[in-house]
Parts: sequence; structure tokens; C-alpha cells
Amino acid sequence: MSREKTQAELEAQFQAKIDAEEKIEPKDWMPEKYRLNVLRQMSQHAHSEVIGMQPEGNWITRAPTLHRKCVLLAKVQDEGGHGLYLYSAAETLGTSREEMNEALHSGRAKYASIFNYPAITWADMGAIGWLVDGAAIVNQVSLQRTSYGPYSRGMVRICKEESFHQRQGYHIMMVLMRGSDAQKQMAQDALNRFWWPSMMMFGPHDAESAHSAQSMKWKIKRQSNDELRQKFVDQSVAQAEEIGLVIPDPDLKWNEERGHYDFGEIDWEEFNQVISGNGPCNRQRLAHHVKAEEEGEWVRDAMAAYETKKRQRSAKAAA
Ligand code: BYC
Repeated sequence: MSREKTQAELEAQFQAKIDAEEKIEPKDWMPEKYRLNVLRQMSQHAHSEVIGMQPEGNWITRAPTLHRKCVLLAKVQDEGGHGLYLYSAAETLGTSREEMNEALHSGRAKYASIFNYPAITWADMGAIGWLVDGAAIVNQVSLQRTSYGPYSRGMVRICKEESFHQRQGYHIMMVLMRGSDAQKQMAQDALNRFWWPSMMMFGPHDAESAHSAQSMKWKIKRQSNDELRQKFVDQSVAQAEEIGLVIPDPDLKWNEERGHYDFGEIDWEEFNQVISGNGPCNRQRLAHHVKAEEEGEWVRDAMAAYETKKRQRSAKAAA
């Protein structure tokens, strides 16, 4: 005789599936806390992609050559596309894009702290591509193996595009470092301003991270915040040296024993301020997003009206 499985049995079965490296799909049973945690991370990730279009979008009209303009335009469009993949994947968890946007606008949902810093020179386009996309790739390569199927598949597509983003940023820095003293200084200044905020992208230290332990057990996250940050430092040092840039950290030093670079401490007070809405550009970024949402309302309404009309027509034809 069959009987209903208890909650404990369902949870044990779910964990066994994860331990066996099977993906969790939208219609599978999942603990409510798993659903909410993946939804939180994915929606924040989607918001980061879309809000992240703003600092670079601001430079499209001022790119120094037609070629740079085309490349930057393509990159910013890609970020919008990444947002769309992620919103669609997140919607499979039963929350609409409107609800996710509402959570963003009300401050309940976050987006990556890095996008609350201004992009004030052309070299910032280089630093963002090289460091911000560089940090994002380190994180996202790891997330390709996340346990939630739609998120994992979205990451595979996104990673393919991110490596082009990182290279175009590094190329901007490389060309500036071959230029005049003023250009070299501009590149170094961009690195000085974006280095520490990029390090913050990986989140708090593992011991302080609210979600890490559970997210690692459920394999939503495959590597910890500190592990990924170390990977980013190790890869960035050689890249900076190669083109003559100096990473602004007096404590940065190769540690033979660990086989990794040691580095200085992040200003966690600054991080906490930025993620609580008090960074240099938080208000500007959100206001811009709200404005774009309002201005796009007529397009969404028109599309919804068109779909309704189409459905009515086909229902009439079938009758
Ligand atoms: N910024 O327990 P923790 C891109 C929050 S965009 C803001 O460690 P978790 C690009 C965290 O949410 C790609 N908030 O959290 C686009 C939590 O608060 P809540 C961006 C942060 O989730 C355009 C609290 O702090 N990538 O590539 O286990 C141009 C405690 O943290 C941050 C992603 O979004 C932060 N940096 O780990 C260029 C990656 N760090 O939610 C490039 C996806 C922490 O309880 N996300 N918080 O209110 C992740 O991998 C993880 O969510 C994190 C944090 C590693 C970021």
C-alpha cells in the first residue's frame, strides 16, 4: 500500500539527488527554503546584469573610436540579454519578473555592489571589463555546476560571452598602457578605484556569509566566497604585471607555502554601506531603473493587448 512521504523523507531524497550530482528541475519537489534561496540569488544576479548596463551605457556615446563604440555597444546589449536569461530561469521558480522588479525597487532584493561606483573616465571601461567581468567569470564558471538546472544552463551560455567582455576590457587597458603618460595614469587610476570594489564582488568572508553553508550543502554554490576571491587575485596579478599596472595593495605578496598571493583586508564598512543602499551611486542607479520601467510600460501594455487580440481571433476561428 502506498503512503504519502513525510517531509523528512522528501528532504533526504532531495539531498541524495544533489549528492549524486543530479540537477534539480522546475517541476521536481524541492524544500521551500531551497526554492527561496535559489530565487534570491538568481534574481539578484539578473538585477546585477541589468543595473550593470548603466555605468558602461553611459560611455557608449563617448567611446574614443567607432570600433570601441561597436564593441562596447555589443557588450552592454549582452548584459541585457544575460539579465533576460536569468529572469526567465528565475521565473521557473514561480515568481514573475514584475514581482522581482518590485523587490528590487523596494530594496528587498539586492544587486552587485560594484555597480554603485561611478565610471568617470574611458579607462573605467577597461577596468570594468577586465576586473568586473573578470571577477564575474570566476564566479560564474563555478556556477555552471550549480544544482538548479535552469540556472546552470543559463550560466553556460553567459560564460561564453563573458570571456569576450573580459578580453575587450583588458585590451583597453593594454592599449592605454602603451600610450602617453596621461593615458597610463588614467589606466592606473581606474585600477586604483576599481580594485577593492571588485574584490568585494565575492561577498563577505566565508565565516561571515549568511547563506554559504546551506548553499554549499545544496550545491547552489560550488566554491566559497573566499576561494573564488583568491582565484581572482591569483589570476589578476600576472595580468596587471604584464602590462605594467600596479595593484593598489601594499600587502599583496606571493606566499610560497600556500601557493597563492596573500592580500590586504577589504574595507567591510564600505561594503556594508554600499549593500545597504548608501554607496556613491545607489540612488541614481535605482532611480534610472524605475524611470526605464515606467517609460517602457506602454510597450508592455501594447504587447499584452496584441497577445490578447491574437488569442481572441484564434478562439473565434476555432469556434
Ligand atoms: N553585492 O551570505 P552571502 C556582471 C549580499 S553582473 C551585493 O555571502 P550569497 C556584469 C548577499 O546577497 C554578475 N550584495 O550571500 C554586468 C546577502 O544579502 P541577502 C554579478 C552582496 O548569496 C554588467 C548578504 O550580502 N554576479 O557580470 O551566499 C557589466 C550576505 O552574503 C554582495 C552575480 O550576481 C555583493 N558583492 O553569496 C559587467 C553572481 N555579496 O541576499 C559585469 C551571483 C554579498 O541575504 N551571486 N551580498 O539580502 C553569487 O554568486 C552570490 O550571491 C554572492 C554572495 C557570491 C554574490
